[in-house]
Amino acid sequence: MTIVRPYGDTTGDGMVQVSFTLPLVHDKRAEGAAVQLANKMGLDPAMLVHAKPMGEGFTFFVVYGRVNHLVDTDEVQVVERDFPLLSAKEINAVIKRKLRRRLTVVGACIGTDAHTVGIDAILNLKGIAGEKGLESYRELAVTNMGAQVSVPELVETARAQKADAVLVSQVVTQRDAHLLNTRAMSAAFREAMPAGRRPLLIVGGPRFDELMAADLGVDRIFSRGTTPREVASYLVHALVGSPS
Ligand code: B12
Repeated sequence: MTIVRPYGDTTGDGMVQVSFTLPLVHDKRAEGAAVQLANKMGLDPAMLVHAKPMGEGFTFFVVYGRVNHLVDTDEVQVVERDFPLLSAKEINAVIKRKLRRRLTVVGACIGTDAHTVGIDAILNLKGIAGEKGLESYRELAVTNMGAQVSVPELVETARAQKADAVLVSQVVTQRDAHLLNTRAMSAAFREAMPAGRRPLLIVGGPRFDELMAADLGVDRIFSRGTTPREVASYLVHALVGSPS
């Protein structure tokens, strides 16, 4: 068992910093309200270190204070990578040898979400973090549908392309849009295609909880900092099999 506490000024002092906005005009009472909220969140003592008016009737606060909570690292639950990270050469070779055709991928940013940088980083040639995107893999056939794609359009394109995998991006999380859109998308695929004929469903975005795949009806969730090679390696693992 490993117990840790936050570190601020000295080891294990429990100091944390939080920021939030209250719908109050910036004055002394608003600052007191911010400290009250921090106290109720378990910060004791809580020091107000920054307050700034944010438009009319709103104030942004940063509060620094001590929490008494302990973190047991043995109880942490995360999705560990449970497949080997392959090189681009290995990925192309195993698809060619075992699948004997190109693996087809359809990607889109669904709903009203127009944040395409993430899905482009995974799919487009230029890639991210020094890795080229899936379009650069000879044995992957990639269709990037872009932004604000409706679920019916996505299902139709996946069907027309005989997609092996559908990659969806959701960046906006306001009012849980990413969860609602993902559930609508997975339900539409379940309705439109029988099990066994359905493409592998993958969603990604910076604010997804990777533990929620089953709950959202998808096969895998990728979050912050994902690279194209991780996604390509997962596709091979899930759809083609081991490279040996
Ligand atoms: C650039 C940007 C924009 C650009 C988008 C341009 C474009 N073509 O994408 C523009 C200016 C258009 C924009 C508009 C808006 N934006 Co904006 N935007 C951002 C910003 C600054 C960066 C996002 C980004 O490009 N990140 C870089 C990429 C590489 O990272 P990523 O998306 O996380 O992707 C990685 C992983 O998540 C993962 N991944 C992502 N998708 C997928 C998919 C798959 C299949 C896989 C495997 C992996 C994967 O892999 C990627 C690579 O590692 C963020 C703030 C921030 N710093 O994040 C706000 C942000 C996302 N925007 C926000 C908002 C509110 C908006 C607007 C509503 C603003 C407005 N009032 O008009 C509009 C909405 C427009 C719309 N209809 O969607 C909020 C969202 C808040 C929330 N809770 O939802 C943010 C967080 C800013 C903020 N703090 O308020 N935005």
